[in-house]
Amino acid sequence: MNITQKIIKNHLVSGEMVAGEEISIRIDQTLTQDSTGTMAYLEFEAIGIPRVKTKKSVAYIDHNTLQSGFENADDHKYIQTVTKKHGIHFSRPGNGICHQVHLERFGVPGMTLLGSDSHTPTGGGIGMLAIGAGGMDVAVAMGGGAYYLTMPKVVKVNLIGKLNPWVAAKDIILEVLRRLSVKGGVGKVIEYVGEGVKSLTVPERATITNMGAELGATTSVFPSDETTRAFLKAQGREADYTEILPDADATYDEELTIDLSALEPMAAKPHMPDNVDTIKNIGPIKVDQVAIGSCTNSSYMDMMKVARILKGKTVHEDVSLVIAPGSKQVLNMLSQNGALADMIAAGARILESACGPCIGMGQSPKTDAISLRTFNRNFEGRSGTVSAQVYLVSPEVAAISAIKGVLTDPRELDMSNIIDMPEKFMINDNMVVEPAPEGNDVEVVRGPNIKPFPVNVALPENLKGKSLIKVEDNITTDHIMPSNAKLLPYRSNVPYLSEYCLTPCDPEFPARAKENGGGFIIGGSNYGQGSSREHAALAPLYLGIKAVIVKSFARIHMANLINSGILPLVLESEADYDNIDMMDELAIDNVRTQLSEGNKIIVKNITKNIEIPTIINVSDRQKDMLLAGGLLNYTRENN
Ligand code: MIC
Ligand code: SF4
Repeated sequence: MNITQKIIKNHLVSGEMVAGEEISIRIDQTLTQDSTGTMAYLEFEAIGIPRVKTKKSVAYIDHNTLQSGFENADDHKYIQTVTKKHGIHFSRPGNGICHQVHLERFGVPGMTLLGSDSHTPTGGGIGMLAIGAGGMDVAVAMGGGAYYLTMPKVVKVNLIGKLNPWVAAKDIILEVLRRLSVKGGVGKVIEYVGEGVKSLTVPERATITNMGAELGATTSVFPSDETTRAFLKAQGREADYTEILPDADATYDEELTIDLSALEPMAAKPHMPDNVDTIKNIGPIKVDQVAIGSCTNSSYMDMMKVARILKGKTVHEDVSLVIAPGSKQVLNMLSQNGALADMIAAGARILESACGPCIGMGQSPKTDAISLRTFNRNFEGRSGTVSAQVYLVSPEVAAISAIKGVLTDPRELDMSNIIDMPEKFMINDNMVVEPAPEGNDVEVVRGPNIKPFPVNVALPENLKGKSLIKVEDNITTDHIMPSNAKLLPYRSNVPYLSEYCLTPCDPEFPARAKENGGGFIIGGSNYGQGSSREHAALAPLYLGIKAVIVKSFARIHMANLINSGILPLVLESEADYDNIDMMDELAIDNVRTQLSEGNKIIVKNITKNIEIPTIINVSDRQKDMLLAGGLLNYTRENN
């Protein structure tokens, strides 16, 4: 067996481990962050289970840390109190980015982790099966329910050779993205094996599994080996170590080989993470902003490399350099060993350990800016500046470019980039609040920002409505439910958020949806790629969307639609995309019967007087969920 199969087998609750079949697995650990967490805990409360049943559940505050009104602070207090009551650890704001902290302090090789954030696969860096999901799925897992997923295909990425100096882990995942594309990982787990694995540290492995989310993959995983042991030991957690290696005769569904020694520094150009080219080919373009941090590249090792490059230099006068170390542990260590002083002296603007600019929480660049970021997503507008051109690069490229003022290949640096892995990290978990003992009376504090979330009704027999919007391929959840400093404070207020649903594609969409009493969304392939935010399903639900009809879906978004009771329909023939225009009148007759009887749903285009066959690729359980009007209704009916 390969690593993926081994971990799944150990956690299998139902189903057969055959790629494409629905399986369910037991979840050992969960994580939430604040921008999906409020919803996840409201849903957990609605399920009505008093105490979490996982081995460990942690709630992080890392996204909504810009507090320009009471809203975010209200959400933090709600999460702090609701977690204390129900047995969940609470990582206070300032403690760091969920994925970085979880890797450092809580992740355990061989365990399953379900997180309400699409970059949960970071945990794959220490051999966890770590999967991102919508808040509702995480709420169910906290209550002890199994997590349902399609048994993935497993792709073997055979790493051979060794990285040359100044070529980074970021370049490895950029190479995988270049080869496989942003939809190349859908339905797959990417498993890294081979000689080349040995030369990669845990933080490097975590950079790769983190950004595997951009492939659309279910998750990515590395073996748990002596390098993993050393990392856990340095975190004072050697007892959490188990070796997890693929069997010598392990089989895989697909295979690809990457020669690490052949890679060179690269960047993902605007506006997609798979739009990859070498720094050399892109050339010395003038840079306005450099942002270093995010769950992809904010480890101690990354920051030390950056500090070494910045030491004794000055950030170019036309560049704004911001740095957000990934966790309190990292920031604390940098402050103790003097590296932070080197960064400050060079002119870096130090941000708190949080997501910050990665999710548009401040530091939006200037009009038409070129912004180099060590992050994982460069979708148009995500930085908060629609005209900005965001390039995704390694910390090394970012740091040297900040000094030179132009995109620069770090191989021209005349110094060593080898940073030794510390034998002991600074361990101080004082920003993690323990849950109250079971049975304790904790009052859950709900500020006025916390509004009830929309719940669907059972699927009616007939659906009818207009095609309210028609969008192209690769629409992200950042298009469907934009997130920025102005909107993130309303993550627990779906009525407010829905006013912005799909507005980057069409500012009139919410008003049109309301005027027409809801209807249908038409999309291209890989619809809903990117984040796990279930708001991208809840806002359409609130606006009366009954079905989304597309060429293909991204995994998490499709699951979120089903959880909300919205039909995810895939055009049987992609050519039919051209047979639906905006504002066509559509109908689905006897939809309950059609759904119960098979996987084909006929959509009638009344305006054009044609029938459009669609496929609904869901399990029987998901059918029942759709019939009930979503996961919450289904769970209530079945308990
Ligand atoms: C992101 O990187 O897009 C986010 C913000 O972390 C999201 C979660 C969210 O929308 O709250 C994700 O990746 O799931
Ligand atoms: Fe936070 Fe950015 Fe990572 Fe999402 S991708 S968890 S916003 S740092």
